[in-house]
Formats: sequence, C-alpha cells, structure tokens
Amino acid sequence: MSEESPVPAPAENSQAPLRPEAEVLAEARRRSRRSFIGLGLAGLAGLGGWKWLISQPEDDGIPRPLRQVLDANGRLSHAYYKQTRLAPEFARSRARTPRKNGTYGLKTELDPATWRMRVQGYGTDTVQEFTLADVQALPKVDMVTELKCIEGWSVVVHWAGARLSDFLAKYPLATRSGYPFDPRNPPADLAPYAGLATPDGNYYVGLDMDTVLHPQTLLCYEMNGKPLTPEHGAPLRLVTPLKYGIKHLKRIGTMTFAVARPKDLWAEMGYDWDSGH
Ligand SMILES: Nc1nc2c(c(=O)[nH]1)N[C@H]1C(S)=C(S)[C@@H](COP(=O)(O)O)O[C@H]1N2
Ligand SMILES: [Mo]
Repeated sequence: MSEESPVPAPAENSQAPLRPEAEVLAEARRRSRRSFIGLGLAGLAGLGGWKWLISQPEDDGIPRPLRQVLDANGRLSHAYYKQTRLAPEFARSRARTPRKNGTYGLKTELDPATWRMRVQGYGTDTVQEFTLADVQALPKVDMVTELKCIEGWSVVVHWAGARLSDFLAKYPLATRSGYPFDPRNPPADLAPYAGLATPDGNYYVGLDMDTVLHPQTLLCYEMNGKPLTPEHGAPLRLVTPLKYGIKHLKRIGTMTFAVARPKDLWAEMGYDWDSGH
C-alpha cells in the first residue's frame, strides 16, 4: 500500500532517498533544540564555551555544531519545496458516480443551514467556525481524479471545492504563530499533522502536513457538477487523490492540528496510517 513514490530525487540529493517531510521536520526540531541548548550552555559557560565551539572540527569552514543546524534547515526547506507528485487527471467525460461507500459518522440527519466546520488553531484552545459560504468564497478548483478504495475498486470522479492549502493560507490556523505558513518561519511553527472528524466524531482521519498542503487536497462541495449529496459527504468532504478512499472523510465536522499522528479509524483497524498509493 505504501509503494515508493516515483519522484526522482533532486540532483544534490541523488544518493539519499527523499524522506517524508514529517520525519525531516521532526529531525530539524530535535536538532535545533539540541543545538540551541548547546549554544545556550556555551553562552552560560562564557569564553570557555565559545572556545569549545570554535575548537570543534569544521565542516566546510563552519564549526560542526553550527553546520548541523544549517544542514537541518537546508533539508527542511528542501522538504517544503520538493517536487510535488500529482495524481493523474482525466477527461470530464470519464467521470462517474462512485458507489456510496461507508456511513460511519453519517447516521444522523444534518441540517446544512446550521452545519459549521469547527477548526481548532494549532496550539490553542480557540475554535473558529466556518460556513459552507466561507469555503465557497475561496478559489474554486475542479479536478477529475480517481477515487481508489482499499476494497479494490476505483472510479474517476469530477470533484470541485477549495484547496485546503488556500483555506489555511486565508485562515492560518495550522501555525502556532497564527501567521500564514512560511518555510522561513521556525520549523516548529507549522503543525506536522492535521486530524479531521465527522461532527459526531464517529469517523476520523489523520493527515500529514504534506498531504494537507498538497495542491489536490480539496475541501470538496461538488461531485460531478452537483452539490454533494448526504451519502457522499454533504455539505463538505475531503478529497485527496494520492490517498485511498479511507482518508476522504465525508461530512467534515472538525479539524485540529497536532505534533504527533492524530487518531485514524482505519489505522486502528489495522490499515497503513499513511494509506497512500
Ligand atoms: N464519514 C465517512 N467518510 C468516509 C467513509 C465513511 O464510512 N464515513 N468511508 C470512506 C471510504 S472507505 C471511501 S472508499 C470513501 C467513499 O466515498 P463515496 O461514498 O463518496 O464513494 O469515503 C470515505 N469517507
Ligand atoms: Mo474505501
């Protein structure tokens, strides 16, 4: 299920396989924390510490402890800017209606007029509520991609909605600072993960930030040119075509951000947490 992505490794990185962003982020955080602690101690130790630092073996003319911070930052921005793999797109004439698959979290009636998507800002207790109109005010993206279910079927579907990345650019809730995501900010500013759930909490998925910010990850409100029906996740569902259908949460109720992998219903049932294909 987690086959390797066919993205060629960039030239300067040709020996090292591209690592998942979350792993890079985690390492960068670990390293910079360790290095800052190191520099802090050097500060406390005064001249002795400074002498220790500059006496360390050099890497490209820079004392190794400092070089390690620079390298970690380099890998970090590399992860942000890495070539994005896109799911294939198809002609609209190939779009079909997928089967209504899965009713976890959809068992009760939902009034679209009172529905809200409730998003808790990263590292805060504050929850912001959004209407469908708020999501529809963002640029509308049409996309004809394949919905693949782990049961073995797949259907080409014409989806429309707003990019989750556009939503998070306008409402910067995935950063601790509350500023829009920017790779020049300290790495710990951006949440490594997001968790989405139905309003009743009965279906939930975890996504890494790479997937959250992927250009084909949509807050989707239309299927094949018509508003979503309740069975397909009205008023708003997730579509993320590099992942299996299990991650395409229907009827989004809540979104949260986290430092560690959020709970995921199908992962709890034994499926691969990433569920990419
Ligand atoms: N709320 C909710 N979302 C869900 C499910 C579910 O049971 N409940 N099933 C998932 C699975 S396994 C698949 S394959 C897709 C199917 O989407 P569709 O019903 O629009 O074809 O929805 C996903 N999203
Ligand atoms: Mo599925």
